[in-house]
Amino acid sequence: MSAPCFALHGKRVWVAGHRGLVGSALVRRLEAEDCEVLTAPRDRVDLRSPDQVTRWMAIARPQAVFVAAARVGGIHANDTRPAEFLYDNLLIEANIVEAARHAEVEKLLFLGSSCIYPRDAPQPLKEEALLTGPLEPTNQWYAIAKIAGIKLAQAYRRQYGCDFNAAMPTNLYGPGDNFDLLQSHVVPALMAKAHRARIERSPVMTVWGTGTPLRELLYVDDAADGLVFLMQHHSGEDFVNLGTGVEISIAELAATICRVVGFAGRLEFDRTKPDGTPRKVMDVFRLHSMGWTAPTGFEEGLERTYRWYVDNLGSQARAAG
Ligand code: GFB
Repeated sequence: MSAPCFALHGKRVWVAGHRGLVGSALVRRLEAEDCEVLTAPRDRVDLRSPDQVTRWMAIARPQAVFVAAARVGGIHANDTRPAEFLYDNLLIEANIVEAARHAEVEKLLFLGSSCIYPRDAPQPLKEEALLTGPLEPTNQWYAIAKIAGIKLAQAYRRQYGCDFNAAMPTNLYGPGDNFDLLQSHVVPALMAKAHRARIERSPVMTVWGTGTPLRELLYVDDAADGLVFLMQHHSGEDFVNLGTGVEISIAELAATICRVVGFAGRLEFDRTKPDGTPRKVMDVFRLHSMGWTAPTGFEEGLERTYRWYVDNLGSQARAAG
């Protein structure tokens, strides 16, 4: 394992976006580190406001920052709300990075996304593939904003000598996800649909697209663990992919989720809905050679997520049924 280059011990650590899927997992993970976790209340700090972010940072004085705050959503949300995905994300990341420079934050880790890579980049996706070709149209707005975030971290490192870094998580899933069918990513959407189909004793469940696209999925608590590892072990202009390197087709994913949920009906593919990127799997050589691999098995991650869904959104889920 590579030697640690930054200690979280005794540090004031801001998780920007602490209520989101990955932010809340980071807060859980940081409980195991001997550090003080800072969170900015959403009703007092609008991260799109430079004044509010600067004021918050001046008062909270974090020493380390995880930039997990972002406007996020699945393929439909990305495709239908391009302005929000571009504008909000550009403001959030620019405000945090600039305020972090002024507050002399010791280390910052910006979270990108696997959609930053060109649609037709060679697979698995190596970090070097950035900006080598056109993006997938359904999420180009979000991708452009995330690419700007990577470049901000690199530029502040070059011009101001800030220790600002970036990690590229693959598609994430897990407890705390958004299960709204029109806004969510594929795992929570299919889980909610399978749950409802089982309760309603429906013979069929609808899956968007052709079922052929390939995706890589990382359990969110593993992602949080990997991000803490990168905060401690990586410093440089080069960013690092965070994933498993393992891929699954949407059809196979749907069948696996149905098994976990206990829905035994038929799958129907709605080809009027977009497939998005045909294939998106990370090259995780850089991460693995630093000494980190994802510990949670895929079915185990899905089972934990489903348990969380039933326990936390049970009334909603039952009402839907
Ligand atoms: O997770 P997802 O919404 O986003 O969709 P992306 C992944 C795949 O699942 C697509 C299919 O091929 C969808 O057509 N799919 C099948 C479904 N059924 C469903 C369903 O009921 N709901 C959803 N949502 N998908 C996102 C980007 O791309 O990846 C974001 O839009 C971000 O910007 C994220 O980068 C990581 O994987 O296509």
